[in-house]
Amino acid sequence: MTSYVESFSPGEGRRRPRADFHSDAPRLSLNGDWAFRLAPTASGPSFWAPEFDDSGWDRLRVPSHWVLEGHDRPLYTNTAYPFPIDPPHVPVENPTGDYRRHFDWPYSGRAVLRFQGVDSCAKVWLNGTELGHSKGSRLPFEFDVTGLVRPAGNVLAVRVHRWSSGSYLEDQDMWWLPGIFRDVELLGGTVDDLFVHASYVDGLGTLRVDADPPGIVELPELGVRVPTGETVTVPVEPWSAERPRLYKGVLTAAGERIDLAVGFRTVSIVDGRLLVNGAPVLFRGVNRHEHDPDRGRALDPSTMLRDVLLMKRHNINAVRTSHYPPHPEFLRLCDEYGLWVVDECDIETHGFVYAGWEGNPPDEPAWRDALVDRIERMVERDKNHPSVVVWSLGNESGHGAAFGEIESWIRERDPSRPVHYERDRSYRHSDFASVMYPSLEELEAIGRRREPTPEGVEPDSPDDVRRRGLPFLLCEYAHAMGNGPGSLVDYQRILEAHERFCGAFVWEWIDHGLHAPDGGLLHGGDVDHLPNGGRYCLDGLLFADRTPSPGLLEYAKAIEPVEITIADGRVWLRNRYDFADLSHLRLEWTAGDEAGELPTPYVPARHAASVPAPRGDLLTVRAVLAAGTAWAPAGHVVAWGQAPVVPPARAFRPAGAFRGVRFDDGQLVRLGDLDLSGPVLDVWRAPIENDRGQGFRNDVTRAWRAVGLDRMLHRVEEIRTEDGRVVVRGRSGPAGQAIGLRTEMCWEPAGDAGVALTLRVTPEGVWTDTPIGGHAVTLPRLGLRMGLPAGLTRARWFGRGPGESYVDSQAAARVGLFAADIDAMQSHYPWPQENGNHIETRWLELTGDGVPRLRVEGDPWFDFTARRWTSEDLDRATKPAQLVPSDRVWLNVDYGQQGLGSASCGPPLPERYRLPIRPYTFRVRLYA
Ligand code: IPT
Repeated sequence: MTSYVESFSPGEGRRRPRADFHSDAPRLSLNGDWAFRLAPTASGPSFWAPEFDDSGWDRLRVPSHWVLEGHDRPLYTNTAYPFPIDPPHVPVENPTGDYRRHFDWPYSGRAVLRFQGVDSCAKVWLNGTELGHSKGSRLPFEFDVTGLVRPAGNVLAVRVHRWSSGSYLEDQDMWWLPGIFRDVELLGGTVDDLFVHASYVDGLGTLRVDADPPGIVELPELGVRVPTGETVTVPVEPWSAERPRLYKGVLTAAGERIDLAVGFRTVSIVDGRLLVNGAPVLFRGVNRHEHDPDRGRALDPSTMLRDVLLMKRHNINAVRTSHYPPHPEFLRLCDEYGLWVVDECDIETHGFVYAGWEGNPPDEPAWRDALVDRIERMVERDKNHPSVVVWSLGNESGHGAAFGEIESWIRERDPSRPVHYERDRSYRHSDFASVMYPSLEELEAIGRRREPTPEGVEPDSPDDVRRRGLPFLLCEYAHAMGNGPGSLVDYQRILEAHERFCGAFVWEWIDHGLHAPDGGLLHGGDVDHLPNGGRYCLDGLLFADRTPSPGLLEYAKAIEPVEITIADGRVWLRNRYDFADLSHLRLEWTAGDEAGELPTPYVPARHAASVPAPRGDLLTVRAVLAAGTAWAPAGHVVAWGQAPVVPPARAFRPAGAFRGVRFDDGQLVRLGDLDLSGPVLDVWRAPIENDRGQGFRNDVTRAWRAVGLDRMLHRVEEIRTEDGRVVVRGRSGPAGQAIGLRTEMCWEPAGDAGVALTLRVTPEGVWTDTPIGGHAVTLPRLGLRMGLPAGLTRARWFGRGPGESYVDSQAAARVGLFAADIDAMQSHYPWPQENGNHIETRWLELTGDGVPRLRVEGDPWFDFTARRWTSEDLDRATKPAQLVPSDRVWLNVDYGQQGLGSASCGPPLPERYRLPIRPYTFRVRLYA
């Protein structure tokens, strides 16, 4: 009786897939409160008879995932299946939810029952009659219930299995969240399907709408009134993500009126470049999973809109719907607000990697129908969206003959869109070459079409030659796990330098943390189940509650649509739009206290121009929206540039003797009235996720910890007073090791209650030959740490801000005068780690009520972080709640810190962003 759960069949009794559309036909939402019971296995007792008594059952809202509503628990795995690889079978332990709901349907005519998404397999009964079953969690399925549905007193019963054969095709890196998690609806109407073909060439749009049954198409704005099946060509404005011009209209067929929102656009690949409407495009994209910390993938429309607005406001112009078709409403929003979409099918068989890809479904004929079924359901549902410009066959599913079949199916059904599939290195079934997470050097080679031939492909074979000729789509890069990613600007520069690139998608949009009952956030490792993917689900540009992380701000800057540079008395504007000129932008400038506006020159897409620059200090030019748009108000900053700010070379001459300064045992303990625990050499930072690499790859923390950089001990060797200076010589080294860092701190008087400090660091012993993980040891940080009174609450500084910055993530931070509360300068990563650094700080003041201030001046500049806990506390903590303010403010004034990189899934940090073991000299001045 439960054999359907494990059969290869994608479903039974369902209607054939069709477009998702809104019409004036009767529609009844069956969302809401359902009766629910959960059983431990698939073969629970019968419950579908209308008269069955469910009064003892629980209630459950639909749509939802039962594991987030107090039944059983969510599980997270990255690549591994949470059940044995024994296809198509699943364990007897198969939590199964039974759902019941009563409803009336006071309409006559055809009636269709639609489920927009059920995870992972549902069997459905209406009024005791079995309708069929379906698999394919993130895709709709429908049953024709005409004649079965009654005007009143209907009983719908649904049995949902957590695991099914379909689960083998759904091994995406995300939480396993069973349940009816998208809308359930009953639809009247007679129109079965419609297919809008709307192309654009040189000012003319060509439209043909095919519909079953046929009808009349009206687009009043264009004066179009034509029967379906007939082609018209009229002058139109094209649709693009930059200017999402939609023509609203109706299709009237068999008395039903269907909303049309037609966007005219043509996608093509010409000479190895992706073109839309004849022009090259560059996707500045993100990979978006559907996620909400309370509701999982059961997103409401306001959350979808929030995603779209956040993307638009951060200059993102494209979405890869990793790794399944999203709720159809999201695509409607993409049409309306303007986002290019790579619509990805709900296919991933990643876990077969643990079987050496033996039995991988795309390579097994038995799975063919299930795979083709998913592609059909995606393409049929989403075919009318102008925003969808590429079909993606799926993610991380190895290769196999099925990809050839599904590719042919798409070519036949919708030749208007190119097809993407990354993992088959022959790229035979893809119109794009594609890889994930290349290094900068690899990407550069790809741009030049000089990448090495992939393994398994014969050099200069037809596949090899064809691949080199293809446009390149970077479907994942810049792993946004924890603090990072770094190098976004570096990547963008390469992506814009080569015609082959059509764009890139950061991994990923949002952290998949789930709210825990105690108010904290859960990641996979917090659920007691093996295997689990640990924290790997926390890798988004948004925190789980949709607060932008510093990484999102950096990305917005890296991809801003106008590059503004100021040089030689001119403001240069490089228009990075693919279609728009800059006439929708106003150019505002500030310089010190002065402000003004510049004329916006005419700059066509992908061209540059300049205007004379105003004079003044700290000249900053901002391109802002001249008028409000659907996604942001007038004045919203889309891009900015700043004249290079050269730090003033301030000659410092030590003057006189120390005044108001006390040293104790070689440490500075008092400056004016300020008590401090003197600066000590600090080389440690609480590792960020990217320091830990991926598995054993690129884990620099192993080397750091192996040599003991996390537990340096300090010795003062000599304190000497010479020529009015205090020179403290010492040595810092880890327990059990002969290596060390010799330090010399040379203190000189700098006026009343002021000191100038020169730190010299010289490594000692053999550092570089560490056998640990193949990594030469580098320093996480190099600088000085001091403990200050807890009464200091506020920071003011001149340097980069207002947000945090690192050597490889600094574009979003401009140079200026900033102020912030120390407590507000922390980024609360769900897994605590280094954060809140500020590079290129010229000076810093910490102040608080009733406490003497501290002023730090750079020579010329320094990095700083200020927080109420130490790096060791940060390192130890596994949850933000464990970070409790100590009785001090811990201030780091540093020469520098290692960059962020993206090594949690990606290449190692480029050498130029590391601090090698070598001698360093660093100068600062401290004043009370
Ligand atoms: C890549 C996956 O496609 C994506 O789903 C996610 O898991 C990402 O990695 C890491 O967070 S696959 C990887 C083998 C490059």
